[in-house]
Amino acid sequence: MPLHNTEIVDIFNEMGDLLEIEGANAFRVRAYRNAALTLAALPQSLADMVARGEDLTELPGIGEDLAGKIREIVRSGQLQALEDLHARMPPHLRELLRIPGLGPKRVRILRDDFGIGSIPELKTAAEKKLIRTHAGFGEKSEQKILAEIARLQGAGTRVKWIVAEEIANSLVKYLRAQDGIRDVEVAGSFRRRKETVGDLDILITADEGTAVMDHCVAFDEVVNVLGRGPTKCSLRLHSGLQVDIRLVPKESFGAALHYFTGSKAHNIAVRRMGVSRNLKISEYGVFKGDRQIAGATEAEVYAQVGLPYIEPELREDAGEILAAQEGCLPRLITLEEIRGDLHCHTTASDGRSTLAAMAAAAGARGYEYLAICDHSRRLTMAHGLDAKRLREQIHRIDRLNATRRGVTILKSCEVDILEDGSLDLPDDILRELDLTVCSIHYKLDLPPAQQTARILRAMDNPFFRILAHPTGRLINQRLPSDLDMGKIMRAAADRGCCLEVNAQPDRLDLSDIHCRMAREFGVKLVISTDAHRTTDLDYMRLGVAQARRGWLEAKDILNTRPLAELKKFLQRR
Ligand code: DGT
Ligand code: CA
Ligand code: CA
Ligand code: ZN
Repeated sequence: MPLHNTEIVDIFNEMGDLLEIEGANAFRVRAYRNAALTLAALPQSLADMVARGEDLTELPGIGEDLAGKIREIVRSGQLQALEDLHARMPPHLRELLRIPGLGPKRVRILRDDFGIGSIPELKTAAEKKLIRTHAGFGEKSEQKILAEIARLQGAGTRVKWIVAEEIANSLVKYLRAQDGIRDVEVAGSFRRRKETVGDLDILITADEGTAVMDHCVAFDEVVNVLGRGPTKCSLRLHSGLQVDIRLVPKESFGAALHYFTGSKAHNIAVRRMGVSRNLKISEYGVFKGDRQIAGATEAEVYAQVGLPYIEPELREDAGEILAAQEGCLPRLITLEEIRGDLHCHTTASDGRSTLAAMAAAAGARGYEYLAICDHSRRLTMAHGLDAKRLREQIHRIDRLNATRRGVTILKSCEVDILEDGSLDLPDDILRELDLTVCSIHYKLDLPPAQQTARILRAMDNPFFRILAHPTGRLINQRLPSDLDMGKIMRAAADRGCCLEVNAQPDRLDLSDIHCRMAREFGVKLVISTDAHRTTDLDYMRLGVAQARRGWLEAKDILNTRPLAELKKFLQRR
């Protein structure tokens, strides 16, 4: 069974967590975490690399030891070092780390002093008001623990889009390789590019007589066949994800693709338009009486109800049908329109690639510009830049720009917004930058009014340019800060500040709804990857998808502008 990179990433992350709970050497813990980050961003399959005997130590952060562990996982499907840890620790202890506010130290206290080894045990103890008796906790954190547990248990099991993508890709590739199978398309929320995906919905066309269902259930990642008929099946994959596959006739493919792409609300609205024209629209086609009059393509389906083609990202019944009727659908931004990335890191702070490597990688992607935004001091302390080191970085960039042709490197910094709303670096150094990317990395749970005021106050600084990952949410993991986004957007529009659509697969922050809202407020946005290594620059496609779900066009996004124009926009009004 081919192993996905994500499974190795999970094992390394778990190693990092368990070692940290055990109180292991911080360097060892970090080695696993960094390796997990590297591997998560790797475009090629580790299993393939191992099979080809490639040298894994050439990957950043992977030494002999970790390379050996990767090979061990690929060969045996498990890691002995992790099994050893499991033997010493309660099997569900690590889940406690998913509760915001519980770090490894506190998890260790819970285990040592209360004998707690799982979320249910923690819940019981908190309900009995035992946790608050410990000097390290108190009543408020006990209540927070209970609230977070309630939230986690309601969260369900939707997977992040990028995780679904890796699984979908390998299944689609397998299906396309089978004799007689023609079209294979992933529909559903995956095609609409939702941030998370509940299950995969796949449509197939094939030549007469092809044993399509046999091929489907023979895919080697299938662990359970949940249902099977002559033209459809439901499978549970090794990863836990469910897949619904349907075989459809060629002449119905467009209608089926439309139906199974959804959303359900969009389908119902389109079908209702059909009814008013005496047409029946189903997954089999568009019918007038008993006669099929369309359905081979999606465009045909829309044309029958007098609509232009509507992009999947818009199909949420959130105004797209009216916009289509009035001929004012947005011309959604595309990846090709992006001219540069305005948020990335290098080895000068917590990045894994050097300045020169990042510049070269941006050049390889055809970019005109790349902003280097290593962290200010507050967040990473040891790694972060103070004014002196930032000035050295500025000089390095000046030298690089003087010698390199092609990409222009913009001088920037990811400046922490401190608790009182001041910025982490003095104005006289911020003045020397082309732009600043400002963000909150601690005290994420201030009361809403106070958190909003903190950001507004930061925007008062004349050197504030871009608010990075504005709400601080982490998908499936941390809720967005409860901000007054209307106030923030109005202030940003007034002051000529921009908001970022952060393309990290865990963040995708702003949300689609906030993207749309920004457009209404006339706030300019940037789509940035927040890359911490060269390969992260490819997250741009996720940010673009998020912006498309938010109805955004190239004109709404600053990093579609040529450099000269961008620079003009980066001037504050
Ligand atoms: P998910 O899987 O929860 O992330 O979201 P979807 O949108 O992929 O939903 P899913 O897998 O339940 O169904 C796939 C599509 O099939 C859905 O987007 C629209 C269509 N569909 C499912 N059930 C119905 C229904 O009862 N009526 C209509 N009109 N369409 C439906
Ligand atoms: Ca689905
Ligand atoms: Ca489904
Ligand atoms: Zn960053």
